[in-house]
Amino acid sequence: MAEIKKPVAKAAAPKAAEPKLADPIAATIDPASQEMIVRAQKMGIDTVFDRAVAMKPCNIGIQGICCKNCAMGPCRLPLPKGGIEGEDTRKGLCGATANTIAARNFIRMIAGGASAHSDHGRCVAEVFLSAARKETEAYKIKDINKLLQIAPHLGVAITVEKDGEVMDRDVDEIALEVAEKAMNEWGKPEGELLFAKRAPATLYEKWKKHGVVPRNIDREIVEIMHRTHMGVDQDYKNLMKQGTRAAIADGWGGSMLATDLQDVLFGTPYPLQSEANLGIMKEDHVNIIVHGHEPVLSEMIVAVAQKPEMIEYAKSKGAKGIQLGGICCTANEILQRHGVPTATTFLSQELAIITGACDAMVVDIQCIMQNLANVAKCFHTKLITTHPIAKMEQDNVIHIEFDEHYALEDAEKIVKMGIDNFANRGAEVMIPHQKCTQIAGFGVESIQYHLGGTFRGSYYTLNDNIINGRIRGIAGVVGCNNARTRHNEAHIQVVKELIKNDVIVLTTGCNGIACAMEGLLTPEAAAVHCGPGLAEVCEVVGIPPVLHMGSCVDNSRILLAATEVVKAGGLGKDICDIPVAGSAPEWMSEKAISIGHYFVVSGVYTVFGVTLPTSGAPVFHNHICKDYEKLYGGMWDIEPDPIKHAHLMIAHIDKKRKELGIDKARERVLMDMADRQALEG
Ligand code: NFS
Repeated sequence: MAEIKKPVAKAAAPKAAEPKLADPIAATIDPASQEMIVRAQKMGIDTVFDRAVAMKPCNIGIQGICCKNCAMGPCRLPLPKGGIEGEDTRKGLCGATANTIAARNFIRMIAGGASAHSDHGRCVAEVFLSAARKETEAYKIKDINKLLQIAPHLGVAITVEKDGEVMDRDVDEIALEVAEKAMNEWGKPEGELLFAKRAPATLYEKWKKHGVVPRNIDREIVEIMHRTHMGVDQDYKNLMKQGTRAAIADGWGGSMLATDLQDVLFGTPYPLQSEANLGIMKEDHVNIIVHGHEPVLSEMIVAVAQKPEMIEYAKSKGAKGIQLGGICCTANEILQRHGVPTATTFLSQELAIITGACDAMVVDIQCIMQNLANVAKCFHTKLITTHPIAKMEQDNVIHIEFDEHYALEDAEKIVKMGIDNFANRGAEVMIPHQKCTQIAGFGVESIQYHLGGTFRGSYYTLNDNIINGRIRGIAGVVGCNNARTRHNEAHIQVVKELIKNDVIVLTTGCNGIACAMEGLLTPEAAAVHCGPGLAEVCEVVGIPPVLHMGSCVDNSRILLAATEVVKAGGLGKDICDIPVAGSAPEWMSEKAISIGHYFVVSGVYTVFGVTLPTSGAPVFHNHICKDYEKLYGGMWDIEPDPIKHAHLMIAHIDKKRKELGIDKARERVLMDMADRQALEG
């Protein structure tokens, strides 16, 4: 094979310019992150905040109109200055139009996102199967109620008839059959995704009519890769149809299975108290940060770090104990089930090491920046990768492959490594003091309990409060941070504007972490930030105005909560009828596009911040907005300004209230409040 030669420099390189650095205040709204950015800059360590200043994004790529699916290109189709007048004649070498290129790119993002969520789900299903077969000691069926709840949706009977009598079936038998049926969902040769029928009947019928009910999870993702290969599908509408099928396979398939099986294995979350931000790290403790996504690993780290002999071992090395902290969705997983505090969000992950107090950072899959290794090199931090599909090339990274059959032993090795490293800390420890209290761990079941009817068995009270107007509507605000926007600013502004206008917020992912860092996940936040109706409900029930529902695969909890609202009655027959809207103010990952799309085709009006990779193909952009609203009742929208963003959602919620004929009720509620305030005055 011919050797690829490095390009030869033609002239002497100019003297290196001073590197451009981020302005910490402009980079983030979080004081703890600002403090750590300043520190990193003083130490000459670059972080994503500096790199975002030094490198600008490609202006054609972000518009979705660069095709690099074959080696004749990349073909770039910039919009002519002043926009398109008349016919759009732009085309690539093969003749692909801007619409085809943007649609191909968009659904490849869906494939990337759906595969990430679903492969995570598959990994959980494999561990579940091992547990059901009793091949591993470390994992057990913890939540039998949840097992019995999901079994029928997978076609698994929970009772048997014997001698004319109906009896409960053996739990081990049910678990094994659930595991096998679940595993089948990724690659079964015929039939359709079983969980699709968990959607409201009208929605399922819509999917059926449009031919987008997934056959199995893997197939829909593979078919996207085929259809976007050079010279296959060249109709943006047909391409998007496949994108829709794969997105449903994610939200109502891979992600939903991940959430459900995790709940059965590790327990269904219920509200609990914890803390968030870098101030959760402790100078006199061994600090171990778990970062990534699959709770299969982090659950074991939590179990081991709590063992008395491990704490004793830490004490024998001069520490007062072990402090665990989480980053990204791993943080959300161990927060919602164990109350482990959250260290920080995606964008500020490097900053946890900049404290100088991170003795070990353990990572698995997704949203892990490769630069962590370079930052870790500047400190004593052991950076440990654990997953066979996610390694790093830098030589200071330690790989300890996590095997579910030896899970506790592997976790012990990792925790001990962190403890042994405590003594190697330099003098440079500097932990910001900021941290906030948070209540997390909400889910379909706990909302039912807190906002349920008289016997707390349905969503009746929630619906009633929506109908009477105290709660104007429901918003799902989710997603990442993006270095192209000020860290956490849009998250917080969108959420505050919504709750100020009586819209209750369900959050997951890094939005949940941002809200926790801002103190919005406490019942007390209601009196400070909410409109009068929502404040009253939160006060009576004792819940925060922003309900943390978990990690990004747990967006499936939001889909099921919306389905429960439909079932409880009074707010229409389908998700698209209820006053609900979705948002990802600072999105960046392919997973966010897949989530956005399954929200849209489940009937939710969904607004993204930052930018959408569709702006270079206006006809295609229009298709996923206007046409999709006609097809599925939900649509995409884009608005980078957080306040306008929130008001687009509120306008949609009001439109739905009007369609349901409940807009007048809200006016009455507000008049009541005004009257009351006048009386108080
Ligand atoms: Ni979601 Fe979770 Fe955060 Fe974005 Fe990444 S952690 S799976 S992708 S960055 S919200």
